[in-house]
Order: sequence, then structure tokens, then C-alpha cells
Amino acid sequence: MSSSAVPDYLGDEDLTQETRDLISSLPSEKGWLVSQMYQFQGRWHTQALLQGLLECQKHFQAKDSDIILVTNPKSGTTWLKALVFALLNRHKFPVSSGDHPLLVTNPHLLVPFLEGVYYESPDLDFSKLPSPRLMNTHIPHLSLPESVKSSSCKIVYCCRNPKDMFVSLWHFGKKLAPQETADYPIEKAVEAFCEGKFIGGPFWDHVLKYWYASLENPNKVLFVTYEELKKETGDTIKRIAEFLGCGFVGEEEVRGIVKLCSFESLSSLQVNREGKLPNGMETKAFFRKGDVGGWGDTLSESLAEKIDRTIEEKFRGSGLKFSC
Ligand code: PAP
Repeated sequence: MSSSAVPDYLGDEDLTQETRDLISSLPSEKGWLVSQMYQFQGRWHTQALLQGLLECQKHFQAKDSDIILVTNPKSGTTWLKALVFALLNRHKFPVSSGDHPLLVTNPHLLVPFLEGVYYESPDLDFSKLPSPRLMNTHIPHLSLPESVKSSSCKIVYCCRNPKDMFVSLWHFGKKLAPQETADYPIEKAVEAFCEGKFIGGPFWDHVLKYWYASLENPNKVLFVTYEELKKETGDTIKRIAEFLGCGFVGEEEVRGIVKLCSFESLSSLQVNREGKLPNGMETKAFFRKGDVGGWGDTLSESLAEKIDRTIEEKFRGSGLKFSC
């Protein structure tokens, strides 16, 4: 664990020589949240997560039965992890039982984050995870390990409207690294986001590649949105269950999963109010408002319009529209 306020995975303390050599040849930019970010295979990464990605590309061996949840950061990762974990384990851990793992464990500890684990705990043996293995990643489609593309493993992609996603990330960053982000104006961050030169960006590349993959291969990639999950949680769970071949899921089970994984329920648990992940991050940082269209309290009209114009241009002709 680094001694600074910034968590390990935003730092650069455990980089291998190989990563340092690669990084020195990559385009780099001064970024918000991290002082320097690096462009690899089209996406802007922190040094640590880039190393995690490289290790994952080298070592991760997908199995046909694997389930991989993919998101841009702040697009519903924690929620999706909880929902799919509860769904897959509904026989082993009935959702209405008082000792469900989600009641005492943060979803990030139940579903490993691929590039995070490859950076922070490279000794974790993925082959020992129970089948079907459930994992998550922010890795863009282009950079997925070869075995993920060539195997029959399933990908559930969750997208969130860009203004809420940006605002969620903005507040998360400020909470995580108050000193590093204090003097960075939001106007500059929106500008960088719209240029695609933002941590994890460009937003549209990530979303569009998985969107087209879901259209081309609907048995391999299921595309859902945070907004659908909010509006029709039960129906979206059923779509996910059908896609994953989970068998019959009763209405009562669906209702139980919706309730157990709701923002209100998860965010009020002690483990998610006062807990910490092994990397030191407070679990409460993953629960803020959980709203759709809540960006208005952070973005001025002109900043919101700027994002809208960019997104309109980048998504034109894709068939994908954001309604808030
Ligand atoms: P990650 O990608 O870093 O893991 P992620 O879980 O995607 O983060 O993002 C957190 C967002 O999901 C927060 O949104 P907000 O900042 O706009 O409030 C958080 O509140 C929201 N969130 C977390 N859990 C839930 C849930 N159970 N239902 C709905 N939204 C949730």
C-alpha cells in the first residue's frame, strides 16, 4: 500500500521494468486524478491498470463457462456484480436467507476485477475460482485477452449515460484523491472527456465496440444499460438470466434479487458504509446517489451541452441513443 492518499492502482510503485519500458514509448498526457496517463491500444490508462491489463493479456486463460462483466468505470459495475452474483448463486445462497454473502461482503470482493487483481495480487490463481467463474473488467474490446475472444465465454456489458458516468467519476475521484483533484477545474475535465483524452477514455470507443460486438454476436455479448436496470430491474435480470442460460428464475427470486441488490439495501449495509477493500479503498465510495439524470447538480447547462454535442456526433448512425 502506498503511503500517499492515492490508492495503489492509481500509483506507480509496483511497476515492472517491462511496463516501465513500454510506458516510455507510449503517448502520454497529464491527466485529472493521475498526474500522467498513457495511451495503449487506443485507450488512456493509469500506469498501474495498464500493467494489470498487460499481465491479464499475457496470463489470463478464459474458459467457455466464464462470465465476464464489462463496464466503463462508474457505469454500474458494483450493482451488476451484485445482481449477477446473486443470480448465479441463487440455489446455493437463497436471496431471502438472512446470511447471504452480499449482506456481509462488498460486491467487489465477491467478483474479482481482472486487471486490478493482475496488478495488486498477481498471485491469485484464477483457475481455483468455482465454476462458472464470474469476473469483471474495464478492458476495452480491442484489448481483451485473446482467449476471451476465442472461447465461448459470455460477456455482459453495462453502459451508462455519459453525463451521469462523468459526474459519478468526478465525485469518486475527488473523494479518492482530494489533494490531487482539488485544483482541477471541471471545465477542463469536460474538455478532456470530450476530446477522449480522459482517464479510461475515449468513452465512445469503449461503448461502441461492445455495442457492435453485441449486435454481431448476440450469444456472446449482452448489452444492457444502467438506465434499463433502474427502470426495469426485474426484466433486465431475466434478460441476463436467459442470456447466461441460468434456467428458470421464479418471480419471487427475481424480486428478491432486485431488493437485495438495490441501492437502498446495499448502501445501508455496514460492510458498505464502513468497510474497506484490501487496497484500502473505502467501500462507501462506490455508493453515492445511484440516480438516473442526477448530473444536473454538478454540470452547468453549457458543460452538459458540450458533452451532448460530442456524444451526438460520436454515436451518430450507431443506433445507440442516450435519453438523459
Ligand atoms: P466502479 O466502476 O468503480 O466499480 P460503479 O459501481 O460502476 O464503480 O459506479 C458507482 C456508481 O454506481 C455510483 O453512481 P453515482 O455516483 O451516480 O451515485 C453509485 O451510486 C452507483 N451504484 C452503486 N451501487 C448501486 C446500486 N445497487 N444500484 C444503483 N446504483 C448503484
